[in-house]
Amino acid sequence: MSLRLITAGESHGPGLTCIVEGLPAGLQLAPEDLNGDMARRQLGHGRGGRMKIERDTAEVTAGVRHGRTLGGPVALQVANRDYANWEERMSPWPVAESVAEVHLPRPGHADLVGIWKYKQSDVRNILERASARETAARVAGGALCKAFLRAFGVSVHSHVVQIASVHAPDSDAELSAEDFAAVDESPVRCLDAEVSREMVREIDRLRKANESLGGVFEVQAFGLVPGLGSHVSWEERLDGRLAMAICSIQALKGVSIGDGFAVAGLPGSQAHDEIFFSEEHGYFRETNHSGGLEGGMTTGSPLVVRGAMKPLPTLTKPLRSVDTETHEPAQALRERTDSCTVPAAGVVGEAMVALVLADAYRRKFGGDHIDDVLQAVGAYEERIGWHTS
Ligand code: EPS
Repeated sequence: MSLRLITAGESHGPGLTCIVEGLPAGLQLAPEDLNGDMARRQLGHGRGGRMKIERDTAEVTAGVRHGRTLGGPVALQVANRDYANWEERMSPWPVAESVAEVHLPRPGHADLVGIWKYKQSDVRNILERASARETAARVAGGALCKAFLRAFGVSVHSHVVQIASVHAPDSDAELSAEDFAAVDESPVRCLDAEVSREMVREIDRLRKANESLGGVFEVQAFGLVPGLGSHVSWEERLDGRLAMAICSIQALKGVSIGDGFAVAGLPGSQAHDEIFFSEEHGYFRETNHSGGLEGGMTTGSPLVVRGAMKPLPTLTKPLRSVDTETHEPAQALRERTDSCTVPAAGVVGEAMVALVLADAYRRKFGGDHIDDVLQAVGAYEERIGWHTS
């Protein structure tokens, strides 16, 4: 039993589709479950003109009846409102007018390698699918995974910890789910009010200089049962599955778990989470250097995963490139673009982490109806004496 998410759609085509296969029957869903996250993904200081056009919502076209899943694939449709401005250029069928091709690949995008690999002369045939617009469909599907996880008391959150050179201070105190309650009120989804203001200033400063900005977001998941994932084979290790899910997000170049790269510099005695036991709490840890994963399995401590995003490769002052028809030096394609999407990428990160975790619950506990899954989780928690406080 596993969970699969597949998307289809081009950035300026008629719309996006997401299919999630493998959810149990009987899972309760409400439209707000989907559309809340869709709206959160559209926010963030540094977005461009496109977000003024779109009002993303997901329409359920299969797999749900009267607010409950049926056990079959769930299909979600997200319309591209901008398609109205692209109908000729992106028509699925031939059009009478001639449509100009794009021959100016952007460094850092899929453009150049994509036209070689897929035998295309028009870069648009690559960039439309490579665009991060596709993440709207992932977030719709991720919201279903979050609803499934909520049935076990699991919640998934994110915040931005760096934009360009502005860092949020590293705090020794562990966060709890409640600490994320107001994170979307920050225009950059950062938990520190002063740093948020600094990040906004940095975006404005660099945007005026025709620059784009990258950064780092952190996803945390609370309420996980220990033992999701497995040490027994490399494909089952949850660290690897999470790393793939995070690095599959457009423009993501790095991922870290727990103390991440910093742990490499620590002496062994300071790098691990010592084990304690009390009658009241059962086994517990006082630290979480591991980010909630040991031996490729969840420990029951909060899961902590970071993703590092490169500055977006579409620049208002384009980089040097080559015209693929003439082979003459030329400036890369200049298109309407965002200057910073790290806040949105955090919401996408939540969706991808939720997908990996929901899949891990399906693999470990099976079950055709949500009640079967809840029963299996309860029996397992009882066997290992897991205290969910
Ligand atoms: C994107 C370019 C921009 C972004 C887009 C991703 O779109 P456009 O070319 O229409 O201005 O706004 O992101 C979204 C549309 C979205 O929903 O996140 C790119 O090239 O990756």
